[in-house]
Amino acid sequence: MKVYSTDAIRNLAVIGHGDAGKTQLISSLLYVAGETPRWGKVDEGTTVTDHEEDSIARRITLNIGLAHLDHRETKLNFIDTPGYAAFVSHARPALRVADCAVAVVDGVKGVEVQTEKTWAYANEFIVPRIMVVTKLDKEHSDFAKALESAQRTFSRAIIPFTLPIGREKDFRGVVDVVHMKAYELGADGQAKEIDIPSDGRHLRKPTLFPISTRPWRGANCARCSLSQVLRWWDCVLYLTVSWTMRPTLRTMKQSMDFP
Ligand SMILES: Nc1nc2c(ncn2[C@@H]2O[C@H](COP(=O)(O)OP(=O)(O)OP(=O)(O)O)[C@@H](O)[C@H]2O)c(=O)[nH]1
Ligand SMILES: [Mg+2]
Repeated sequence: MKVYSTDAIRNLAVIGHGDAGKTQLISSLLYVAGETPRWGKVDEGTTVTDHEEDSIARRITLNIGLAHLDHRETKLNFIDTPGYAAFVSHARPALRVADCAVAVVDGVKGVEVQTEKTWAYANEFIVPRIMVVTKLDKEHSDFAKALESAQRTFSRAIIPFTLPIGREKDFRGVVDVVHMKAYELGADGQAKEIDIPSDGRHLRKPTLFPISTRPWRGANCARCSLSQVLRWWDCVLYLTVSWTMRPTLRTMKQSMDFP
């Protein structure tokens, strides 16, 4: 068995409202990372973290579940937590031992009651957070609305690292805001790099932070804002973010301590 030094281990608690997609997200990550030979699905009762009979039968997480994967010589331990009100308190001990929280937000419903509750637990233990918006392939999903609900509820400093390309049944890829690259899911299930689409009329809705979610323009705006927040997160300098202040990849990586 591979042995990891302590500094090459990260514990991530996956938190959020019930049905947001936490268990499915972990299962998908495990498959993409090559840790599982099959893509485990919640609906088929084949995920790694929902393994108890009751969980499988009800299709909800009742207790904490663990899974791990190797990413660039780092062991990522995922702690799956329940999101339903009756079991959500299990998320608290998970956050106590976590280095980071992955807050999962439903792309159709946005921030919900248990998202706020688990976010408050994460505040209690001062756990850094990353947010994942799921279900962007579903009818009535709206990334801009989900982002806005998170900014409105938690912090205006929530900036997208990736932006979706297409929506609902046409959702087909993402823009990596940091590297300014776009990826589309091919028919073979592999991501392939494409040009960042310039068309995004359906995502014109502005967010609280001055970020357009249109793929090309939005990616540039998000990149500027991200850089500003990382460097001067405690200032109100985001007001100075403008179209002309595009940071380079080097400055972005320096700001984020990226490998
Ligand atoms: N279409 C679509 N369905 C999704 C996606 N992510 C999750 N689902 C579905 O949403 C349902 C709930 O997913 P789960 O992963 O069990 O949600 P959860 O957050 O773990 O729920 P609890 O464990 O009860 O808190 C399942 O039927 C999943 O198949 C997604 O990105 N797209
Ligand atoms: Mg679950």
